[in-house]
Amino acid sequence: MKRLIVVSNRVSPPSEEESGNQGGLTLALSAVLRESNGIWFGWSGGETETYTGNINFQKSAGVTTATVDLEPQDIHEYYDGFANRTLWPLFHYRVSLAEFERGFVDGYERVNTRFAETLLPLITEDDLVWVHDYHLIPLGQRLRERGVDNRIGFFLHIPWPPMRLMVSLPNHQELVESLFAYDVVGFHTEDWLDSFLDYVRAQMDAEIRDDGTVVWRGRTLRAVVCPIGIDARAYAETAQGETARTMCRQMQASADGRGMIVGVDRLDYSKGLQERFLGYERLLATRTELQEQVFLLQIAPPSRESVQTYQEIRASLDALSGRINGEFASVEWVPVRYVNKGYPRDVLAGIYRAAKVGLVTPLRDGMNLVAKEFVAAQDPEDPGVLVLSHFAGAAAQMPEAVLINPYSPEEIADALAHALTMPLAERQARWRALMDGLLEEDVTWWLGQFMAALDPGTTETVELA
Ligand code: ADQ
Repeated sequence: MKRLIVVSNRVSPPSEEESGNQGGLTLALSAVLRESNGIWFGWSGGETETYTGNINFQKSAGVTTATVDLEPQDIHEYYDGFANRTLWPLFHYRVSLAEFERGFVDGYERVNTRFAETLLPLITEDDLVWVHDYHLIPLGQRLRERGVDNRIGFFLHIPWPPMRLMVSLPNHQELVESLFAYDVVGFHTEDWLDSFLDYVRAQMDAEIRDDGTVVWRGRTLRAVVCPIGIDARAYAETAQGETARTMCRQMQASADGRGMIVGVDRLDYSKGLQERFLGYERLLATRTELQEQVFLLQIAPPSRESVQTYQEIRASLDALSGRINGEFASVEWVPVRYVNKGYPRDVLAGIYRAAKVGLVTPLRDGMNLVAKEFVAAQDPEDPGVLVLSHFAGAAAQMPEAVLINPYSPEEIADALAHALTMPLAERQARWRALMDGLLEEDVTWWLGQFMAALDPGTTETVELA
């Protein structure tokens, strides 16, 4: 097997502990890194006064990580700036929230160049390089400029915006052109791929061939749809493990016979949290018989707190949850339990299993793994129902969920009422179909699909440990 070098903004090395608390992506990437004797390169999350390019190598659970610290100005302009204040909102179709500052672009270019210079000596002939996400779009080109002619792939974890939105980015052309340094570019869904192809056709006059390759000025890339999966089998086992079982029992006891609707997200405006609260409020207002019979548990740990839009959404959710509780609560019943902290995966799995409904309402989401984890955690004999936004990439693979338009509080309220009263046989049938899909297109499948495109000659498959 060829050696794999994974590059991502942040590196999350596997830990030696049990797999129950680790993300499926970390585990899957770790498996292939371990087998190929590869390296995972990226930012440590730490700061240094002046960038040195000193690499901190560590080996954890058989995986070698190579991390660097960044200067405060890099973090401000590259990470908080261009990545999180420009590209993130724009790529989630929120142009009005995007901030366009040349300083951010400079910082983004600078960090990508620094990453390339620092990574260069680690790359040997025949290595495969796999770059992840919007933080590092120009990295492939920076490596090519330094003579790297290895196979390099890029995977975008978030949506690709429609062309008419993309052109509002002042440096859109440069950014998209830089993608042609990659051999493979992967997206979660056909929608994101189509938007990319629209752009390169209309703005760059690129040639799109029937075999999925795109040719522009002598460079050829293969654009692939490759939806990320979870390790559904392992997640289902986690949900039946001791921690999850204990948590599930505790939640059932605390629900006291009431139906629990659960939402779990990073506190981010792309996740449609306000819309979710409004839909739930509508349910309580219009189906008064459900008052006292249900409650919404929303778990949303704050993220990107230095960015103002994130402070604003937090304040707005505080107000909304307060308003709903103020309006509907009784001495014995709190309609919204709103929790601003994260929980370990095995605890979450137990919470999902205790819920009647998983409510996932992003306004735009590359994929959304919470929807998949909710399904994998259910008891096959008595499964909860997934209510899922059409605008999450996951909706393309999960048609048996109750699909909704999150902009409509009525649709959310109707879907919740439908899910809460759904007959057992229908719940089981929907769950079985969803779970079969998750087992078939799981994280190992995703990895295999992308690796096959990146290294077309390979016949090897990766098994998760
Ligand atoms: P995210 O925007 O972070 O990821 P998502 O895929 O839903 O969104 O979640 C990532 C992980 O975080 C999940 O495994 C989930 O369990 C965990 N998580 C979320 N809230 C949590 C909480 N309160 N406590 C503990 N864990 C929590 C980006 C894209 C997505 C895409 C993924 C992977 O935005 O669209 O699905 O990358 O490609």
